[in-house]
Amino acid sequence: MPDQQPVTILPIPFDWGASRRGADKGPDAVLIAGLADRLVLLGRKFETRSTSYLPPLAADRRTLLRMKEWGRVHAMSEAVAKEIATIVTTGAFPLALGGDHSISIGTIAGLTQFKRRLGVIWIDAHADLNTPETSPSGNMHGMALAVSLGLGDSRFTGIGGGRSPKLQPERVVLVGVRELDEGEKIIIRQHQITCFTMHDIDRLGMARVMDEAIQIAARGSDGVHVSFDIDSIDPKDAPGTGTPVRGGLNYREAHLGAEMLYSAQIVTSADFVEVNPLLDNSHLTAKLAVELIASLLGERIL
Ligand code: 6HN
Ligand code: MN
Ligand code: MN
Ligand code: MN
Repeated sequence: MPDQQPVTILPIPFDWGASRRGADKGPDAVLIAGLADRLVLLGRKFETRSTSYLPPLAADRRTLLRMKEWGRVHAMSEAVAKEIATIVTTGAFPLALGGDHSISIGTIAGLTQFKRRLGVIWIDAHADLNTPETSPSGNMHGMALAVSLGLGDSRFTGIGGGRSPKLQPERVVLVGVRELDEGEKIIIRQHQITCFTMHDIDRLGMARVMDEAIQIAARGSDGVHVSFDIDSIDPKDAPGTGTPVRGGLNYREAHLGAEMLYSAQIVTSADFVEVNPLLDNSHLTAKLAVELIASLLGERIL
């Protein structure tokens, strides 16, 4: 993103895609941890959208064992897709603050109304490639990437109107993966999705992995979306998240990744998701999210 491009922050206080409550407090936690001040220091123009675009979700009780709270996830996703599309038309950089990772169903549906060859770098301990058939939990945050690839329930793959799949698997890259369900492994192989696991990061180093991820996501694309699940980072540094998995990115690796994404000048939008302040009295996790967003938007030590 060019340094002059303004940023529009879209808070998405939503946690019905996950089984633990509290990720809906993520946007407030990240804002309270000082995101705005950090962007001012960076000299970045920005605005924060209100959450009034979200419909009342409390009354929507549509749910299924295999797609829990699907009514709420569906209503949120349609609203987010519409709002993201509006932000894109203003020319600003959309920065979505989750919320659990199901919010990316909406962000990607909104973005791809304009970008038909969107690359995606999905930084996550998980792949979020479950369908209602493969999901062991029925939680929709574990299905967000699958939906965007056209896999799963048509009520979701069709969100935002228009075509499905929204994404092409050859421009989707996973980084930081260390916990996959059996069905997800099959989908990764079947669709030949590039997956850099923690094992790859240990062997090749974060710099090499990010170089390759950037190349693959950007090749032939008309934009690159970064979907950053804070649980990609080791629970020692990011304890406030609903589905932590040991053995994640360390603090420096995460920063290097964000810095390299900025340097590559390919990123056109981003999500930061799964910050759950109810699970983190220290508020370390929200603070880390602020630091990573600053790095992604160009903050440097020197
Ligand atoms: N996330 N694979 C597990 C599931 O329930 O489908 C975990 C998903 C985690 C989702 O972290 O965004
Ligand atoms: Mn809640
Ligand atoms: Mn995720
Ligand atoms: Mn995750």
